[in-house]
Amino acid sequence: MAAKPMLHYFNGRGRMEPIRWLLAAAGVEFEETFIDTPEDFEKLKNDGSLMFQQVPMVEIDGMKLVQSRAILNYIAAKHNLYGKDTKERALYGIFPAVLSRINRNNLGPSLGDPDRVGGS
Ligand SMILES: N[C@@H](CCC(=O)N[C@@H](CS)C(=O)NCC(=O)O)C(=O)O
Repeated sequence: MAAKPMLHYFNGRGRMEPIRWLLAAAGVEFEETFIDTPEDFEKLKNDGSLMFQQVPMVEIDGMKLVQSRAILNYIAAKHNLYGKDTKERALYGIFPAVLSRINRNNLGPSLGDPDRVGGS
């Protein structure tokens, strides 16, 4: 059996939340490693796990995928979630739409303050 995807993010909703929703919609169980301290984040950055030194990062199928939209696209393609007709495709469209909203408003939790607005 394939390993469960491992999600790396802060202990908050932010940019990881639509990814969690999409995995749940696909019926995929996943695990999470929360970044709780600056040292946790530094370790991820320093070991080369983050292509752009940012999270979300998802370990899946031997990859360390970053950029939340790319992660959504991969999960949707892998689990056939783009939809077989226009109505189903409209449902998938909700996920990147939510993500765009989060990105536009630059909403992301940070260490020690899940309500902080930050990121880029
Ligand atoms: N375009 C990226 C933005 C990622 C992003 O800004 N992540 C924030 C957390 S929500 C981050 O890692 N901030 C730390 C930093 O930029 O140093 C994506 O969609 O994944």
